[in-house]
Amino acid sequence: MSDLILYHYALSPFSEKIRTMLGYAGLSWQSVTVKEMPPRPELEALAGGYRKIPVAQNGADVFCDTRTIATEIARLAGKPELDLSQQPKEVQQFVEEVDLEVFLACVIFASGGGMLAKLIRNTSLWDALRFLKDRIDMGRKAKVKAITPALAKQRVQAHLKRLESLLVRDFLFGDTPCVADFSAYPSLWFVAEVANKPVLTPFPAVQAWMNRMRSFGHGKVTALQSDEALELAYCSEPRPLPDADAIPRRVSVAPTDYGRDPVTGSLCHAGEKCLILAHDHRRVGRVHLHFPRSGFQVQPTPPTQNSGD
Ligand SMILES: N[C@@H](CCC(=O)N[C@@H](CS)C(=O)NCC(=O)O)C(=O)O
Repeated sequence: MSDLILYHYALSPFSEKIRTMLGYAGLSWQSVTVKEMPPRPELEALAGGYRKIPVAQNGADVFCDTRTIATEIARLAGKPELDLSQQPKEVQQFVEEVDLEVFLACVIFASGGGMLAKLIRNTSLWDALRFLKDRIDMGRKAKVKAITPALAKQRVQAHLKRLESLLVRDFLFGDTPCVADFSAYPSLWFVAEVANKPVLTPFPAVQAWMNRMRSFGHGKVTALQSDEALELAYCSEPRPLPDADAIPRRVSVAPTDYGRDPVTGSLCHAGEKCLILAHDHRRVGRVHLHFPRSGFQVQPTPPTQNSGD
């Protein structure tokens, strides 16, 4: 069993990206199910209030954003094709686009009465209403441009056409999958399988590729209670830093697009590809939060006396 713990929820496309990668990588992992919206007390303790999902934990190292989670899976499974930084520019640009513009278009296109009914079945009427309010508030504070449902539909159609022409081989960039496939799959999974929109019919190559992606499954999963997961962090030490001599400084780190809630801590590594923030909380002790370098903003913050909770 790998020591990887994933904090996620069933209907989340970015969680499905990582679950499918774990299936492909053949890793066994532990699953902590979290709520569809904050408050998420377990993640406030572990990840200092980073609000996006999923988050992964390996001992006292915590991976925020699917790009750092994928790098960790690539390392654990010996599969460099899952590490975005090891891919050609063409793949990196593709992933950047599908992880933001295409994802948002798919979510807007998939939203509607059917999705709401599914959410109510999966949660409750009260939680579904709280979810809607949460996402409206998140949209208002976002730095990405909102698009209309009509434009979202056009973007999804254009994306499907592009994939159909890319798929001359079994996977998007060759005979074997890479991080691009795992990035493109979940938004379409959300549209076609979660929201049941019959968009794939005119695209046989995309349908066959979706079947290949689905067949990776989710790997071997064991459920874990959040208290046990936090205890595992508490009993572990973060792994050694890439540059042990760096002088940490107090900062806040936040995504630049949406869900921009800042996390404060001591920045102990700022490399070309990733940022590592030391974060302390009485329930987890000291953990190291790993963020990708791009798409995150770092701001100096005054030191505080009490950073324990
Ligand atoms: N860039 C992030 C995007 C993650 C993301 O947007 N996740 C969605 C769920 S699929 C989210 O966090 N929505 C708000 C929430 O669940 O609170 C990543 O790659 O992890």
